[in-house]
Amino acid sequence: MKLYTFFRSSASYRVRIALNLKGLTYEQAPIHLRRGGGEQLSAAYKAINPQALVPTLEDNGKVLTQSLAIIEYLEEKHPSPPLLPKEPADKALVRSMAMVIACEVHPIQNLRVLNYVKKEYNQTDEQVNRWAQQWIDLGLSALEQMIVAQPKRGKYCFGDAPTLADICLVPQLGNARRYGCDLSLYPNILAIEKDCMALPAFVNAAPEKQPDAE
Ligand SMILES: N[C@@H](CCC(=O)N[C@@H](CS)C(=O)NCC(=O)O)C(=O)O
Repeated sequence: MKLYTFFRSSASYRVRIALNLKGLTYEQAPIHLRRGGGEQLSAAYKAINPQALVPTLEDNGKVLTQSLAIIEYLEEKHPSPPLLPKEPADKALVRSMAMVIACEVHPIQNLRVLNYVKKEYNQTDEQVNRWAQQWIDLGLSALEQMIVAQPKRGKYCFGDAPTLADICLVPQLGNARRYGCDLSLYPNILAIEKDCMALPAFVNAAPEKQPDAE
């Protein structure tokens, strides 16, 4: 398998964690999101991923995009260890936690959105960071409440094994710190992050461990 990735990309980080949790080996094809205006915008990469976003996974000639779709593909092809609970309501809960991050928070603090806000509306770096903080805080505070309220509270977002929810949460916390969010407001999330970062699958997927890290 080949993963088109960028070390600091949180969506790529999600897929790296999932691959590691499942014990799958893969090669990395780094796509630098800033160099030369962004390698994701090259014609060669857009031919692979028309959205010009990372990650993309190639597996036996199949080209897969969108981190959640990629992770669900890995889950179906390599069910062990499971990244989703079996019971339908539990599965829906874990997916909903993942989607708080992947569908509501991450898309509106993504590089191209922040660049657009900055240039088109003539905003300073501080104002752009404030924009990112606003949406990250809204999502994390909802997720903190969801974690506390759910019936199977354990070490992770759901229960005592890492799931898709943790896979989305941990990379987002790196972005939250980068934009100056006050994470002390989310003690349950911070405790989950600590437990995740005790696992080699999370540690080895971290941005600073990647071959393209700067
Ligand atoms: N929903 C997509 C999001 C992918 C995405 O936004 N990737 C970012 C990096 S985390 C990217 O490639 N950004 C490039 C840009 O904004 O130009 C997924 O989950 O894969």
